[in-house]
Amino acid sequence: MPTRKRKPGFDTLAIHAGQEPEGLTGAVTVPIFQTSTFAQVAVGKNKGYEYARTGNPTRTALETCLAALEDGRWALAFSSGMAASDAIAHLLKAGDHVVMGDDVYGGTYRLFVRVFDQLGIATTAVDMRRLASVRKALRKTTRLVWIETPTNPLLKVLDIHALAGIAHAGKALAVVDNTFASPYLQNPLAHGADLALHSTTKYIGGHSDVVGGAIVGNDPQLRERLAFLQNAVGGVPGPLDAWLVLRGAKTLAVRMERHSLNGQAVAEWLAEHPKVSRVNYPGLRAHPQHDLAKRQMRSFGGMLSFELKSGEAAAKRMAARTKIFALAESLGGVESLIEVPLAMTHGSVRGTKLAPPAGLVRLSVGIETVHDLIEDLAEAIG
Ligand code: P1T
Repeated sequence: MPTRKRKPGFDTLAIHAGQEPEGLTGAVTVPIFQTSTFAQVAVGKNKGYEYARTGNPTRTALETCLAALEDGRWALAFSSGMAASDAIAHLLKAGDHVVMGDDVYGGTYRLFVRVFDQLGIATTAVDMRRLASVRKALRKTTRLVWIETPTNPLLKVLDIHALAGIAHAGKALAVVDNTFASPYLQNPLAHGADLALHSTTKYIGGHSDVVGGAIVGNDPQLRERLAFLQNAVGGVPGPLDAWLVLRGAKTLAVRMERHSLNGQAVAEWLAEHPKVSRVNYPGLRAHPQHDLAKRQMRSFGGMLSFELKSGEAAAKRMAARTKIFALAESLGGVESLIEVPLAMTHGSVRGTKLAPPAGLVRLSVGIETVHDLIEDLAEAIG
């Protein structure tokens, strides 16, 4: 990109950061370097790449772009959001302690409580909307404060700046899972977080055709430790997956604008529906952290959850009746999805204090024509 006085805007970075025309042919899109290894010039001398687990130019382009989108100094790409979370958990050692929100993606809770707990790393889950509870949960051994905001699936909004301050006062790292917001709506590093984590499977990829993850940060020492883990453990994306995420990122800004418009319209419609008892969407004025969401986020995105007055069985029936909303796990793609978290994405927190209400329905509102989406929900609710 040509040097300019003003930093390029988000939309420009999404399309160009790390994505200059290729040197050999001028191809305007980054090539998929489908190779496992790179010929070396002489022993100990190479052209920047040796072996594709350690590094691949398609992945480098994605990492450069993601760093720019989060306004971080570096990014590392992984084979899934969970592989990225696993790398962060591996920064800890036996005896260390984690404080985590009490409403997070079920798989994140499972990783800490079913995998790392066995290795001597304990986790305490608290309602992070209450800063006093977070301070109280901190131990001398707490090394990580895991902040997911907005939360999955209840759409609680957490104060990143305040929570990062609490983490740092206790000498712990503040990590924000920014998957629901995407870098277009929220930049955790700017609010004081040490690391932003993404399941790039979701909004960044944006087309439900790839699984991936990423970590973005500023501290070069953290980069070195995490890059070591990325290579040592090996949860890296293949070149085609890196390319798909990079292609998705190009349209992130325009997609998020439409996701937010559609999300707001669907949330407002549901909030007025006589059969709906509760709607969780940060863009509603009635949302308890609406003001915080306005300060912390550019707009409110396409994720929401709600409950029907008639309860769990009716919710499950309704979720199976929509025609445009596909009944499926995952989120953040152009197509709308519907699911019942406790029975699907959050099965691993069943029976714990993290369990969402059994009748909670979650929507990932896509970018289809919003009237069609509302009509589909109206018919399914009946
Ligand atoms: O699925 P994967 O790319 O490994 O990402 C895990 C993950 C991490 N963080 C958040 C906030 C997530 O929502 C997820 C994955 N979530 C789903 C599959 C889901 O339907 O909620």
